[in-house]
Amino acid sequence: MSSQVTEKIVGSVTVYEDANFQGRNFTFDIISKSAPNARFGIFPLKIDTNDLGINNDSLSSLKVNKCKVTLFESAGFQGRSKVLTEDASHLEDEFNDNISSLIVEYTG
Ligand SMILES: [Ca+2]
Repeated sequence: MSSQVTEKIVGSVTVYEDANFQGRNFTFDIISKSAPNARFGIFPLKIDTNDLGINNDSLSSLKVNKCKVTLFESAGFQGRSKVLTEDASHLEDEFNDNISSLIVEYTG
């Protein structure tokens, strides 16, 4: 018998520069791996928007699939924050074009 590892996308978050899920974007897939006797964990992803190929202070919409996303107005997970657990087609004014870091957690 083979000991095949299976991978499955169990959740995802996509961030967009423009409202209504338009413009440059970046997707985080939450992948579970299973194998006989495997141990795995899903940890929060800590992300600086400068690392995404998306401009700092530019995010305007997000798609959220089985995740919790905490948005921060400053780098290093500082400043005012907002939690999303579902799609946001246009962030509120105080957070629109004002996000510098985020944390993604899988909720299942
Ligand atoms: Ca924008």
